[in-house]
Amino acid sequence: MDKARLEEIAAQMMTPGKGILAADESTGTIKKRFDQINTESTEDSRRDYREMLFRADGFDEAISGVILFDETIRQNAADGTALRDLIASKGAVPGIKVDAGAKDLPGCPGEQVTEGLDGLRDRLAEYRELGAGFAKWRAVINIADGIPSYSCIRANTHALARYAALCQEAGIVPIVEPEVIMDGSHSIDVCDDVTGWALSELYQELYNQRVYLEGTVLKPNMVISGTDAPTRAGVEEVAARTVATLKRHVPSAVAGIAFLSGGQSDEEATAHLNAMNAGYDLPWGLTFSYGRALQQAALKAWQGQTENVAAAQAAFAHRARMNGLAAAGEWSEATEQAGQAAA
Ligand code: 5MM
Repeated sequence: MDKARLEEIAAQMMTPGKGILAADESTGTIKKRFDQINTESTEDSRRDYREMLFRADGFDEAISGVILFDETIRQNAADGTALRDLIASKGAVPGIKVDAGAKDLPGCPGEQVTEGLDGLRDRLAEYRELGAGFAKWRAVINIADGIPSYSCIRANTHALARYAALCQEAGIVPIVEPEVIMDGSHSIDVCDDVTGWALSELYQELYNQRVYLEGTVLKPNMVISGTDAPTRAGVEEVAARTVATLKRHVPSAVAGIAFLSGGQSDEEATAHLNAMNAGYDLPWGLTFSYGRALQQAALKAWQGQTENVAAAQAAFAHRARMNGLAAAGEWSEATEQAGQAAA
């Protein structure tokens, strides 16, 4: 294992004041996003949309890495430049989603396990040739009556650890993402318990599979109330409980933590990240690896129309800058308003 290479890539991903753009929507997910703006999802429209984001002003100031889908890491921009080279030319690391998605877990109604380990060693070797510096694998953990089960947590954390070990063998930094899903009427207490449980099992499995923690990035959910909870915890409580749970379960050797947004509003995701960075002494850098919370505003502004490209790029640049500030604990309502006025 080339530990120096892994540490160097992870440090670039965790550049202070920058974070990661999750643009790895699979074909089905990006179609759903495009359906919302009445835009046909084709190879070209997906390319145009993603190229538009990568070329936005402000990308290089706030984005340290981009998670790509298999199609995108092989695609060229309209002028023939490989999209992965375009990303690298802006100082960001191209990364790749390598899981094959979450499938129903037998015997465990309402639960899923992420697949994709078969043939992964060969796929990682090819992605490294294509220039990927890191990879991502997302496990899904649902909360409802009687779930998650130990079977679900164990199967998913074991797969995450097997994936992470294969990545490191290939010289690729694994992003490990055990996502406790926000959907449901559960309280923040339940999210806190389940998140702590999943993280503690995850780090046991990573230890068992001899994963080098200094060459990994964790992509967790925040500790937050369920979407339909009768009362919702505020920003300060989310920040305090997320930091406490991470400190309890994530070794300080881990290279960094980059949160998913998980269905939070754009501004909530920014405010929560900012509160953690502004208010706490932390053993690791905390940043963002947002999909929806970085892209929603840009998609809405774009509507699939060439004449809207500048507006969409401004909307993306604004969110990227705001989250970059939050990664440094320097965001405020005032910066949000000033940025909106400028965009
Ligand atoms: C960008 O969406 C990612 C891929 O989703 P599918 O495999 O379902 O198409 C997703 O894994 C994403 O990277 C993370 O969930 C973070 O995105 P959000 O939108 O939660 O910040």
